Amino acid sequence: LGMPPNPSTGGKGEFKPDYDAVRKVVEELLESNEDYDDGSYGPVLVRLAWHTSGTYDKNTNTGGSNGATMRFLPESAWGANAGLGDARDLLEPVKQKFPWISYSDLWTLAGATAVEAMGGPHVPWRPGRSDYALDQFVANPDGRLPDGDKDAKHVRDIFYRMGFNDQEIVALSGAHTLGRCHADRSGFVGPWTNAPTTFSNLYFQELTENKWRKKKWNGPLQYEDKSGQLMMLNTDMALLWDKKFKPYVMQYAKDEEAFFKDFAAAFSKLMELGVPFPEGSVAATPAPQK
Ligand code: HIF
Repeated sequence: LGMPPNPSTGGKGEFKPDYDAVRKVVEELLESNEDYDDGSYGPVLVRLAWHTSGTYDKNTNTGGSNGATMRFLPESAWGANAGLGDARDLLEPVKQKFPWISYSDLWTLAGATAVEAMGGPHVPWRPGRSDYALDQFVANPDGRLPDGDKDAKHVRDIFYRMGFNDQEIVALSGAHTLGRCHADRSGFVGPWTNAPTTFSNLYFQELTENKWRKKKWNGPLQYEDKSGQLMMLNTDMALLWDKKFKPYVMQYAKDEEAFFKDFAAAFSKLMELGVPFPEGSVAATPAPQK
C-alpha cells in the first residue's frame, strides 16, 4: 500500500490504479459505526456525491464534481451542504490510503459504491476528475442546490440547468428512499421510508400510497404520514402534484426494475456533469441504453 511506483519518476512497471480496492474499503466503512444515524454512512455518502455534482450549470459549463471544490470555503459552509463534513471526514483515511485517487473521483466513487452496497443498481462510474487548487477556480455562487420547501418550478429550474429532463428528475428523486433529514442540518426532520439504508423503490410507494398532510410544528414546511414517523419535503410532494412528473412516479412505484435502470443512468450522468474526460474514455460499465 502507500504510494505506488510512479513510472514518470523511475518506478518499475506501469502503475494501474485499483479502483475496486477503493470500493472495498468504502464498503467496509459503511456500517463501521452502528451509532451513526440508522447504522450506515451510505445515505450521507450518496448526498455528498450528489451535492458535489449538483452545482453544475450547463450554460456556463461551471460547477460539477470536477475540482472537489467543496473542500473549500465558501462551498463547504453553504447551508445546503450542512452535515457533509461527516462524509468528507469519513473518506479522508481512504484518500490517505490511496493517495493517487483525486478527492473528486473518490467522493463520486463512494456514492456509486454506497448505492450498490445498499442493494441498488450498479451505477456506471469512471475516473478522470482532478482536484482544483484554491487559486485555480472561480467559486460557485451559492443557490445552485435545491431548497426542500419549494415547488415543481424550482425543481425544474435547478435540474434543467444541469441538463436533466422530467423523467430523469423523477428517477433521481428515488434516492430519497435513503437517509433522513436532520434538524441541525436542514431544519427538516425524519426519514422518507422505514428502510432508509436499503436502496429500493419504496420512496415512490410511500409517496403514492401513504396519506400525507402538513406537519403542524414551528419548523419549516414539511409533510408527515399518519404515524408522524415518515416525512416528505414539498419538493417530493411536487412530483406527485405535477401532471408531467406524476406518470413517472406511478411507473417507478410499480416497476422497481425500471426505476433501478433509469436511476443508474441518471445518477451516473449527474456525477459526470462538466468532467473533462479524455476523448475515447467510456464508463467501465456502459449506462443502460434508453
Ligand atoms: Fe436530497 N435532501 N434533495 N437528494 N438527499 C436531503 C437528504 C438527502 C433535497 C433536499 C434534501 C436529491 C434531491 C434533493 C439525498 C439524495 C438526493 C435533505 C436532508 C434535504 C433537505 C438533509 C439533512 O437534514 O441531513 C431537494 C430539495 C432535492 C431536489 C428535489 C437527489 C434526488 C433525490 C438528487 C439525491 O440523490 C440523500 C441520500 C439524503 C439523505 C442524507 C442523510 O444524511 O441521510
